[in-house]
Amino acid sequence: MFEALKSKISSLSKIKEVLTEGEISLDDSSLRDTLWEFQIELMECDVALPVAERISEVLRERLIGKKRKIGTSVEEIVREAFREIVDEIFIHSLDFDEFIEKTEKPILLVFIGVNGTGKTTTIAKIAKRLLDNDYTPILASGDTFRAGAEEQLREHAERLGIRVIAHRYGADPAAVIYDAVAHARARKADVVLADTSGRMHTNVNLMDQLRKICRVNTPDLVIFVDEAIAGNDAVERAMRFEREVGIDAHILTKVDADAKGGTALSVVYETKKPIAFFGTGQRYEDLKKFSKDWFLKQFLGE
Ligand SMILES: Nc1nc2c(ncn2[C@@H]2O[C@H](COP(=O)(O)OP(=O)(O)OP(=O)(O)O)[C@@H](O)[C@H]2O)c(=O)[nH]1
Ligand SMILES: [Mg+2]
Repeated sequence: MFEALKSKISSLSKIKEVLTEGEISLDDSSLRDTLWEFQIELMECDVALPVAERISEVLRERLIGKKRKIGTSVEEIVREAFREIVDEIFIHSLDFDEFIEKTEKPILLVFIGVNGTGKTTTIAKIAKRLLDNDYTPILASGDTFRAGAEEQLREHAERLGIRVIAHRYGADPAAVIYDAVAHARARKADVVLADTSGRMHTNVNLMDQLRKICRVNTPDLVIFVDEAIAGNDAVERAMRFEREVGIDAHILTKVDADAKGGTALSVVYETKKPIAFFGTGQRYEDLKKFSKDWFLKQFLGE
């Protein structure tokens, strides 16, 4: 996974090894060119400009600046710089399982995002994960807009053996979700997973509707679902949803579809909100809980 970024990172190690082996000193100008090229390569891997700049700054410090350790191989310096950056960015973290364990029940999780990013599929995956951990999830069919949305959710619920709360087509999603939470309270269910219809971040009315959902129901977490392959579009959309509705965490899906890796760094850097999970395929078990170590391993192969 994240092969593109991984190969860029290792190619930088090679460039610098040629430089040091040829005994060219790591003077400012040769380094500046190399780091500039690297920055462009990072951006080709969906790393947003400010993040690419920050990475290049940390590398520069480690290669010639105050953090330079004489005798350390260039490869190791590059790795250390990445570890530092990843630590810096993922200071915003969320342990989903711990959150579920410690939060008063019933817990309400609302899933939002643009069309087709994987919200409904991800809800089913999380429901399965909760069932496996002996919790009782129920689903709220808050996508009352797209034809077939409720059926899609019902199909998952039937497969998983859990309940769905739904109203008629076109109903107010805030009311559906309210109803689902009341139902969960009465039945002592643990977690309500609320689906919403996909919407463009530029659609004023539909963004209003999300604000209403949150105002009426005060979710424990608003989870923004987007694709790991969406690059800068994902960053822009995340910022917009964060500003207009408020989000608490990200889930990035379709990591298996040749995601380059940079989107994860960029969305967290820009929104300061953690990643809870990655979607890594279409099956229920294709849900990877985010961990910094796992993420680093994808790039550094450690
Ligand atoms: N390869 C891959 N496909 C995924 C992943 N997550 C979701 N999908 C697929 O993406 C497509 C859209 O998924 P949905 O869950 O319907 O997306 P949605 O966000 O609910 O879509 P709307 O309700 O129309 O906005 C489906 O074909 C899913 O199987 C993933 O992690 N990897
Ligand atoms: Mg959906």
